[in-house]
Amino acid sequence: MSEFVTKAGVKNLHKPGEKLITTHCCYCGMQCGMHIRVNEKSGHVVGVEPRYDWPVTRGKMCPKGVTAYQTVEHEERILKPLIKKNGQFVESSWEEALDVIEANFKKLQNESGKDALSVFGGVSMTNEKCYLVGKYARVALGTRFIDYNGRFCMSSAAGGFLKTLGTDRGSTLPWPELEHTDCFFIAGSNTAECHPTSIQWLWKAKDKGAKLIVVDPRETPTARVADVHLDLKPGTDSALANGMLHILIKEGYVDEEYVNERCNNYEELKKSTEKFTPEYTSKMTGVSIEKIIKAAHIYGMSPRSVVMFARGVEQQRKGVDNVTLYTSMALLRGQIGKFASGVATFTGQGNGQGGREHGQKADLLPGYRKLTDPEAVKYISNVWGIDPSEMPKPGVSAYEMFDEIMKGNIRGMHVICSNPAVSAPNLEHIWKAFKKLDFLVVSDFFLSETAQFADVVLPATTWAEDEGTTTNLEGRVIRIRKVREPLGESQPDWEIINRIAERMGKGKYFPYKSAGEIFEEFRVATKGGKADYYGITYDRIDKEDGVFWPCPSEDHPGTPTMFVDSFGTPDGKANLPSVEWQEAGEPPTNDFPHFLTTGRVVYHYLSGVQTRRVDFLMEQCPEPFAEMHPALASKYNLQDGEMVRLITPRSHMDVKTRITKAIRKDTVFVPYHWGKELAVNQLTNACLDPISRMPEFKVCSLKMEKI
Ligand SMILES: Nc1nc2c(c(=O)[nH]1)N[C@H]1C(S)=C(S)[C@@H](COP(=O)(O)OP(=O)(O)OC[C@H]3O[C@@H](n4cnc5c(=O)[nH]c(N)nc54)[C@H](O)[C@@H]3O)O[C@H]1N2
Ligand SMILES: Nc1nc2c(c(=O)[nH]1)N[C@H]1C(S)=C(S)[C@@H](COP(=O)(O)OP(=O)(O)OC[C@H]3O[C@@H](n4cnc5c(=O)[nH]c(N)nc54)[C@H](O)[C@@H]3O)O[C@H]1N2
Ligand code: SF4
Ligand SMILES: [Mo]
Repeated sequence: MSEFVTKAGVKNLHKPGEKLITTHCCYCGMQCGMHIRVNEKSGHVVGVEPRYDWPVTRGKMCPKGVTAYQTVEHEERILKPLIKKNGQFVESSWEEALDVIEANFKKLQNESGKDALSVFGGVSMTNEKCYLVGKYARVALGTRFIDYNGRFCMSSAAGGFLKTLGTDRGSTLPWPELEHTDCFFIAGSNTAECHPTSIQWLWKAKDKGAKLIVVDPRETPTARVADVHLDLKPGTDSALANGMLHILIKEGYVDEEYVNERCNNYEELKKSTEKFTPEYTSKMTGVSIEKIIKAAHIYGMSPRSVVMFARGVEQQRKGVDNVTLYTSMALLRGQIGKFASGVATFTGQGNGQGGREHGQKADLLPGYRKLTDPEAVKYISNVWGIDPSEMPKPGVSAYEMFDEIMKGNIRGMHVICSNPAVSAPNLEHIWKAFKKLDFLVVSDFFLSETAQFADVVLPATTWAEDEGTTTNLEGRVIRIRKVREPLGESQPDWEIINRIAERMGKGKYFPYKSAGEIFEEFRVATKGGKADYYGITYDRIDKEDGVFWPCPSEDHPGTPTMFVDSFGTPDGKANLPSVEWQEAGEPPTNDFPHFLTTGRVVYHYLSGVQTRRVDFLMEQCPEPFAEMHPALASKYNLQDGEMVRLITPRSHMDVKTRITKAIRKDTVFVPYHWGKELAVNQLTNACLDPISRMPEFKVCSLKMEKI
């Protein structure tokens, strides 16, 4: 474990006086392999070395990953529980904090029933912790109200994959195969900034002649090197994808044999895509006819192609529909279940894949089981040792929990590993709801914007102070290792859950002494489910460079390529849903004439709580900005760097202008990594996808004023 292989393959000895602990980056779904350098004497974390022999990322890391170690012993870490007294946080002992939590949780449930409490989880945690958060809500608190930040992230991809393929695993193929792909069709993903270490595979493939098509209203660093850049109007992906399907069908690019044998509803799809001629598609999307045809031809002619997408297409009120249409492109071409081809969503958070499978979602139980399925409830109740009648019913989605607070139905909340006070849409509503809560507990290692609303803040450990597993964007289950002892009095999330469960009189269901013990129960809980981890052990992960789920038994090799023989649907066939085109929930109007879209920059991560505390990253990108085309800027007489007021039907904010030709003339882009008056989510629209309940972060209407 302390061996360090250099780029040239030389096995290097680590520096004298230091040990190297092999683990993975805490941020995005790439889960880059790295070694953390630890001073042997003091136990301090002192640096990082990329891991060249990790097959997925091969020694590549991005600016966030190489500085992540600096957050572990950061001076702003919360080291003791905090209790708010007269509006100020005061440090307390664990016993005192637990006393306050117990008293308030019990009072609220006595007054208003079990569902008065709620849990808001997150997927920057290991599988062990994510699993336990679901059990905590349903067994320790007995509430139906649990949901998590993946609702804002992977829910539309999940919904779309379930509809088409029947199983939601983010990638149907392992990443190293991408080197052999002939064509990448990438929609709504700023790959170079958000999954930077994927780019090496694209370059390797490009060196061999692979083609790249990118669908994005902005000319991102990925779009800049594309063979065709489809610069569509925000919110028009369903028209564009229908247009692609139209050409594939009309011009004979469909793999008829594959479609006949393996797919349903082809005739309906043929009919529903009829009207999406290149002319009509161009009118709806704003992309030129020539580019639409060129892209479809390149994609249609490539023997091995991969359709990839990310939040750009998913964070829309038609996010699920967009995913089904883009997935249908791969199905029509007969690409799924084969070498170096298929479909993939770029999973966002470090454990965005595993974290969405095991019960943090309002309607899911471990192993991707459905809470509405009596057999599933019976099985999990048995694993947990409760009576099936005690299992709470499904709750509501992340954003809708805040509506329940405003209605007075939810009175207490425990936020674990998320910062919705920055990352949820329509923030004024969210802030009001946080203020209205009778009692809020937040588990975090920094005093996030959400933690500032809390009555009690519990000091959790970071990714480097506990062991466990995560599941990367390929579906590969990997090992996170403990790098150092917990700082101060911080405790792993699972220990915190143990202790609150004990206080709620449910201690016997939470007897865990280590993450490994939770993993053993978790394996059994997933057994027989769609996301079956039963055959995966810590030992196997070490020996095999990770194991892909589903893996139903210890002698099963795991499943790097999905759907080789059949799909996850009841009849084993994939579906090709027909989708009617519909524009965004809040398209531009005379009063609000532009599109606002939001997203990321390479230097910051999500709500920014971690990356805003790293000096190097703040030097590179200290504040949000409004990216706009010179033609749009000149209408408002704006120079680069001047302040502009952005106004949407909900609220306004003031930011610096950043002028660039790399964006549509009708669209303004703002990154969302800052809080309070710098939070762009004050402006965003909470219009939800009807199936995934994903908010439309990517499109709303906007007007501007020069200040
Ligand atoms: N640097 C960095 N990397 C990250 C993260 C981070 O915060 N920072 N977060 C991680 C997480 S959790 C996630 S979910 C992923 C997100 O990864 P991405 O989805 O790649 O990132 P975003 O910036 O949200 O959006 C991607 C692109 O969608 C485009 N877009 C906007 N509207 C539309 C539209 O209507 N249609 C289409 N086709 N495109 C549109 C935007 O211009 C943007 O370039 O990144 C992960 N990696
Ligand atoms: N406008 C706009 N808004 C968006 C998006 C967008 O594109 N545009 N994207 C959405 C997406 S894709 C996502 S994923 C969400 C993410 O939004 P959030 O859920 O707010 O994500 P983070 O900023 O990672 O918040 C995680 C918090 O938990 C803490 N934390 C990290 N690890 C742990 C742990 O192991 N245990 C505990 N207890 N705490 C931990 C961190 O310090 C941080 O405060 O934002 C969404 N919001
Ligand atoms: S943020 Fe993502 S790409 Fe960057 S080092 Fe971490 S895991 Fe790798
Ligand atoms: Mo995400």
